[in-house]
Amino acid sequence: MAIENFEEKVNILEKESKEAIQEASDLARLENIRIKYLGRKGVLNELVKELPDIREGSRARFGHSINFAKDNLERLIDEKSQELKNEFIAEKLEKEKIDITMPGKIFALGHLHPLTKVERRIEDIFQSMGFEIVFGSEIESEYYNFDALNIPKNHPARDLQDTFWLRRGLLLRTHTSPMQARYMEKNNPPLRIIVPGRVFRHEATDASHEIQFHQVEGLMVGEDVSLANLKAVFEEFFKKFFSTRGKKIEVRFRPGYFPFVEPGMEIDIKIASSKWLEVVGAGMVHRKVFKSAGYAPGKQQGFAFGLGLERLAMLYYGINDIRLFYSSDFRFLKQF
Ligand code: YSA
Repeated sequence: MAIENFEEKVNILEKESKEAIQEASDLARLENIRIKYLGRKGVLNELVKELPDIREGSRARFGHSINFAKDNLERLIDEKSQELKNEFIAEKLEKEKIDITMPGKIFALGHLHPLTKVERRIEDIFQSMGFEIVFGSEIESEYYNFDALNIPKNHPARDLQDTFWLRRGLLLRTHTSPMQARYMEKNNPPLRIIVPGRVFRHEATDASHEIQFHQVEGLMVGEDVSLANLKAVFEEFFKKFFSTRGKKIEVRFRPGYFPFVEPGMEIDIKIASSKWLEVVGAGMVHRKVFKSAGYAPGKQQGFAFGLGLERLAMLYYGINDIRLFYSSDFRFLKQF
């Protein structure tokens, strides 16, 4: 066969394949074109098989024109492939475009509950005065909640009216004081602890009473611990606690009765023109409480107190109704 006819064939294939490449609309189609013309069994390789039919002197020229066509096609396919890729990226960018001038979405951030904040503040101040923090259980036995604290069997606090009783002599603790007895059973003086925690009382609620609230128990025992120490600790505590509010507070210590202290007292606080609010019950630990804990009589003395966390938080933030703390009302909670 004359070489001119081969060259004609190559030219036609080249033209045809160039058009196909130009029209390819995606990478998959382009790959099919590559396989069709340049693949091992592709059109151009099939043409090489016709080489023996060509006159010997023209074979090199024929081989050269085939290789030239192959190189040309490969280059065109590469260029087209790059073009398609660029188009794909541009399209994707256009579709996924972000308008950074649009106002963003505002996610509501959570924060600590005001009672948690006040609890941490109380803990920090007592820790700075050398008190260790310990925790007790919300479910208590009748023994630790009442008997070990010298609260008589017929005391009204044991009544169904005041105590949430559970089965088998268990109850929801009505105060954090049972931890006094539990801690002293296992630890010897000198000791200084506070016990923050939730307590429960079966009573009517009003602006200053909840059925579930928090107390911070305190206990300091040693050879020379006196009522003067109790007063000094509370004067220091209140000074530090209210220092950030810039308000003038008045503190009143008045006699109070609790079977587990002798003498006992209550501490009230008044801010500016508001009413006096009782925030702490306290006193010198009763000898019978030391006895229940297994301490030798007359060797040590100590003071104890139970501070109402919600009441203190009310004074700190100027809140006039304790029930707001548990209302889950965002208008209230957002303010802290
Ligand atoms: C007394 C002597 C001690 O040696 C040790 C602790 C105590 C306190 C005693 N355990 C007690 O619970 N006394 S109390 O019944 O007067 O409560 C203590 C504080 O808890 C109160 O001063 C008040 O601030 C708060 N509180 C009492 N009942 C409440 C309440 N807060 C909110 N709701 C209630 N229902």
